Amino acid sequence: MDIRTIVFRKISLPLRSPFQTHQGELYERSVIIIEVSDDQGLKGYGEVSAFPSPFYTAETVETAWHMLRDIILPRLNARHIQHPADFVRMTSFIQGNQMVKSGLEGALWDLYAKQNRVSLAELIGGTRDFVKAGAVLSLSDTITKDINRLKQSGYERYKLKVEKGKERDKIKQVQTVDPDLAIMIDANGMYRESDLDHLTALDDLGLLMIEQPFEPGDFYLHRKAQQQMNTPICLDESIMSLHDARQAVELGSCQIVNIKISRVGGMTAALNIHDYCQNNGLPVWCGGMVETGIAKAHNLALASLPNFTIPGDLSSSDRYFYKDVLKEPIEVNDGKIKVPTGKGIGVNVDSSYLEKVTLQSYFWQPE
Ligand code: OSB
Ligand code: MG
Repeated sequence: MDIRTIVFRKISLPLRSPFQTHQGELYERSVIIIEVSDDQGLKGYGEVSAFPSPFYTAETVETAWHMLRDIILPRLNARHIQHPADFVRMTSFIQGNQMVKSGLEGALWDLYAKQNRVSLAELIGGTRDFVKAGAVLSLSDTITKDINRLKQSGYERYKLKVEKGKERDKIKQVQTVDPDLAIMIDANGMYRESDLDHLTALDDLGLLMIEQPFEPGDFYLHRKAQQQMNTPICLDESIMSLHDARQAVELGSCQIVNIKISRVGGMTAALNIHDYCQNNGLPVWCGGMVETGIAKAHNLALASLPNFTIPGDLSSSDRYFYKDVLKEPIEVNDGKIKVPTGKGIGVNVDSSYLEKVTLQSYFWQPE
């Protein structure tokens, strides 16, 4: 791929309002943006979506920085990368660290698509011009006010972060605004085995699905709950790889899979999980990480694949940010987002704004 330079930047974007789950709270969003340039001056962008603290996965912004600077780049045989999948093979010796690998692989996918003069969506076999948007309401959001505003852009699916014992109240509040909205809840693993009866009793709410009721490693409890419930269980944190998806599906631990490119270790793994779920009759949807427009653009390409039949956590740039790092922000109109058709991820990075929000940067060149 004729890689010339790799620059990574730690940036921080202020959030419009805090994003709160029962595990952690974000007041600003810091991520690492990776820029890979080739000898023609083409640039590919990727995002490392780890959070400052390890509340969602084990990685953090700092562990990702360390992995890039001290482990991945010093060993990177850039001249032998002809395709992003080569990078996946080269870094397969590294256990875990999905998000940092995903960030660099993403930059390579964007660059590879640009070099081949196609959009990323087209390159990976996308079939949709538009994807359905979905909104997430964190614990600190106000139901009535926020949903009324989001409805104006046509968001069709609402995902609620919930607290144990307050699920019903919160869902009722949403239904009071509009009884026809499609609602799901995301438990982020907060239930315990002793909550099984409480959880299965939520079956009568007619939810679209319940996301990640139990802790990530527990395929057993998810299977047990799914056997007792009609509401589909969707796994998020549990699915860090294709192997995890296979275990979940074979064991009957879920009926739906949330695919986040960052959580599964990159686009190659995301594509494999998509295909595996499709072949086994499970629908998938694209998860979000309170990301910048760079990661959103990668998500839109992924969500244009045929088995992404459920609206994901796909929202506009201004859902969380005052200003995104793109020249043209991602927008939701009539509940849909256009899949970019330009080359690569198809969005223009606002370099001067990126520079302005950069806290720290690192420059790398192959020897
Ligand atoms: O569980 O999906 C999750 C955000 C931070 C950590 C975990 C999760 C989330 C979201 C993301 O729900 C929502 C979004 O990006 O819109
Ligand atoms: Mg989730």
